[in-house]
Amino acid sequence: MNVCKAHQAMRKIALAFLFFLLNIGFMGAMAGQDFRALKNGVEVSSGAETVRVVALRDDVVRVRMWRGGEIPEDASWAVLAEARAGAAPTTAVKSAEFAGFETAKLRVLIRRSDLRLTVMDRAGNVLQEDARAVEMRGTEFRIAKVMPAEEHYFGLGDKAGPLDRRGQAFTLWNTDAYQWQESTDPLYKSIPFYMSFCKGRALGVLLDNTWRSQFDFGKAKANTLEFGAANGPLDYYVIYGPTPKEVLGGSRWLTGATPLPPMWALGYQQSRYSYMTEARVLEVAAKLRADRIPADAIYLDIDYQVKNRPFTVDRESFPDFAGMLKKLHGEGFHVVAITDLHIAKVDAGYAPYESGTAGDHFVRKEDGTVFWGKVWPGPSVFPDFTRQQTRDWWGGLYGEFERAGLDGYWNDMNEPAVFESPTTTMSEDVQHRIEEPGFAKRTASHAEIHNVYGMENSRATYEGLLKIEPDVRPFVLTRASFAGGQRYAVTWTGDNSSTWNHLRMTTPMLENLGLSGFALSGADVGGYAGTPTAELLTRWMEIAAFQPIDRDHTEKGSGDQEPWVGGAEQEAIRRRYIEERYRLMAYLYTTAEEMTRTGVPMLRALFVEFPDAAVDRHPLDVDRDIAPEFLMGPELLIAPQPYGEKTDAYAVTLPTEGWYDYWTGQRVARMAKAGLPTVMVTPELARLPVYVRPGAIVPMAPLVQSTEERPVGPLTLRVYAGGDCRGSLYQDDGKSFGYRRGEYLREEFGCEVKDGGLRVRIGAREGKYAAWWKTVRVEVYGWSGAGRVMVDGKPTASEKTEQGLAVTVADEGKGTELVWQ
Ligand code: MIG
Repeated sequence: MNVCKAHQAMRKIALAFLFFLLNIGFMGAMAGQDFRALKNGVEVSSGAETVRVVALRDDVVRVRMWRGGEIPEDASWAVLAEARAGAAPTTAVKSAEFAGFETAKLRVLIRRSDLRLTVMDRAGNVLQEDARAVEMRGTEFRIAKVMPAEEHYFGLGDKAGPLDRRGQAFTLWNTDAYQWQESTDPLYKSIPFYMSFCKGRALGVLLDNTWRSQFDFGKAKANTLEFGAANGPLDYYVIYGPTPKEVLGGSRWLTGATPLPPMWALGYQQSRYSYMTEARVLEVAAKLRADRIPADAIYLDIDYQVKNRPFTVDRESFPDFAGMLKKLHGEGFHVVAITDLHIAKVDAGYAPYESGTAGDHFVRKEDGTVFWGKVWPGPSVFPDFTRQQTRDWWGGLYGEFERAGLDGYWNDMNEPAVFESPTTTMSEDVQHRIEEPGFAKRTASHAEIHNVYGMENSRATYEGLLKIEPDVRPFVLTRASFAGGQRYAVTWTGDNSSTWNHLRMTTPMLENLGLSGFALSGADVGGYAGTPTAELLTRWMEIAAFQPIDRDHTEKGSGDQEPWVGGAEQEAIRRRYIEERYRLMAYLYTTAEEMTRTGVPMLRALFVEFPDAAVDRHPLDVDRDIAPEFLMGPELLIAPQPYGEKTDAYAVTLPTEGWYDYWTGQRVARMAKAGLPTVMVTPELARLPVYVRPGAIVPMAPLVQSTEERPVGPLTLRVYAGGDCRGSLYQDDGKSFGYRRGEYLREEFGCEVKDGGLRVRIGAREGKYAAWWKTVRVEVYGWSGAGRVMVDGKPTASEKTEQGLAVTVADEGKGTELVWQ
């Protein structure tokens, strides 16, 4: 079935219908008065059911449906109150069959007989339509959408499996899934958001329901997408593009931004479960420095604690904790400590249990007794994170660690994981108290709160840290979360394995996390369960050097997994890639700033940047041979071999003509073949294929050993001649919120090939932050010309390089123009 044809048929009907229905006035008496105009939408009833659809913006609508009585409370853990209060101008439309409205971008129709919803753009293209009436049975509901044959689906966070969700079904129920595999579901996070993409048109759907929910992308029933929840409100948002970037911007507006991270979070991070002693932590840090492997963070996993009790330090194995932190800071390291949420239930002498009990901060069962379950500390109790007061108490627990100088925190086990429990989590008779601005005060079952529990844990941490040190950007790493959780913490994909297949799965998982709002994420580099071969670790480190969070981590009992393991030859390769990440730090950080401002993730599927690249406008990434490729920021394309254990040559497809090889600066030779440009690559362990967009201007810095070190020397701008030539650079102190007070620096760059000459423009600097460079070395690729360049009108000698030209000029931030004739 070619449904894009069906779309066109539907479009004709829709257009004809609207032609004589638009603007005939809404208040006319219609039979039954089953609908009601609202200031920014419409409410329609049929039988006991009512649906209310309102436009929050021209391109974002909210759909709520309920049976009988009153509309459920307007409260949300995920969607910001400001967004829910949004209202766009609408024009009512109606007929005997439909009621609905139009915004500047969308047309929304509800069939009056059965409340089926259709969303179209203003040209009448159907963007989404209900496949049948919504089913509401008991407390459950199920929504069904038509799946056009050429539509593809992304999102739901880091569910495993291919990037495209089509043909698969998923359950959203936060679950500790040690050694999960490709088919394991559910996993750690629940992000009830998906993006559909059909022939260049993207649309997002966010189901704002925290109960156990299901998304079925045509698995149970071909060509029918179904989603629903076991209980709770039927409340979802439709976010229109048409571009994927516009949908990402709309989701960011709804659920909030990923905050700008401290710059060190983008450095190389070293972890393992666990570095058992202070001496070992210092030894690993010293080896990183001695071997000149740039690094920014080192982690303390649970064994630094006394009997695994959160917020304690074992003085036997860490006798001089403060001294250790001081030493590490002196060497440019940041230290991240795990602080699990389970609080040991002990008789006396454990402050968090005592203050938590005194403040009544732990969840109780229906019978009123405090719930306890076994986790790492033994019998443990669990904070009631849906209470503001409890979150404030939890946040306060970080005071001592903050004063001691810890730099970041890791919230693990927050699904929550409970040992020896048949459900691996709390029993469902646990009652959470909702005592929260924006919510009516009440108790809620664990079934309702389970999926937001981890998010509220990381929120308590994030907000607590901000209270303790208001001018330091918090770094929180969480395992479980929910839609909107990006506001508080970065995340990783949990307990993966040291296999080539797991390395391969990393790319679609990080891409889908990014498309689901979690724009800053990583996977355990080298794999968590098991010990990687030297080659696997090397390849993994190469690829991770181009991913947002680059953290080497492994489980207890596995072999060592630091960059030097496996011999000097392997270490040299790994070092080279980590170094490259540091040379690109200004570019990565600029990409992180773009992410926070626009919602576009750092790591991107190709279709996010190039939605129209394919002739038939399908998203490139769904092609089997393109799937391993990904973009880091707008300019770099990384193309690992599809099967890392194979040595066969493979074809890399590029989204447009004229790309450059990042390592040589040479234009990639195009293979004589129809369709998109491809290049054949023979795998070599020491070389990860990376390509640069023609027209990119990529900032690069002299090598440093950590982000604490200020680069010395010129800023390099690599100009890759091509159309749409641009680049930018964003910098600030990397730590504080000074950027909100103007203490940042932004420079925009451009280039143009015109009348046989090349013109490069370094824009005037914006912001008050002082640059670390005084000169800029402009390196031109893909254009060769005279040995002379006019710099702001003054003739200057320019150097010929193997791939083009180079010149070093002063950059005082006032703007400079270079012209080669
Ligand atoms: O039950 O803290 O996913 O990264 O090293 C295992 C120990 C608990 C699970 C995390 C893993 C971490 C480990 N944790």
